[in-house]
Amino acid sequence: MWRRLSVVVGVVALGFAGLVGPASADFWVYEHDDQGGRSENFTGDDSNLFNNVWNDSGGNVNDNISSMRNNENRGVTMYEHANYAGDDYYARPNSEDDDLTNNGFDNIASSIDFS
Ligand SMILES: [Ca+2]
Ligand SMILES: [Ca+2]
Ligand SMILES: [Ca+2]
Ligand SMILES: [Ca+2]
Repeated sequence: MWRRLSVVVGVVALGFAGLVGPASADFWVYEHDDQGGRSENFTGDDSNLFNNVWNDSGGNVNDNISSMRNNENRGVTMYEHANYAGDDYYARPNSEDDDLTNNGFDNIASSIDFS
């Protein structure tokens, strides 16, 4: 009886951890919509994403970001080109966007500027 109960509790705890997602208060970007695929987290400005690879594996972040989650208390602006040039997309503090397509910003970002 007790052994069975402990197994059930373990499964519940694992499921909850899966829902919480990234714990760190960073700006997170994702390869696919709905915070899917590979991810990378930022803690400050990056003027050029050409040399950035996803956390989980190789593969270039530049022109590949499709959704984001901003866990920072600061706003973050993504730009179309390196060195904060071209069209921009503003992420409010503590916000998320499941799909950048309806913002005209799918697979566009090449630099990231923290407010
Ligand atoms: Ca970079
Ligand atoms: Ca993408
Ligand atoms: Ca959107
Ligand atoms: Ca770009």
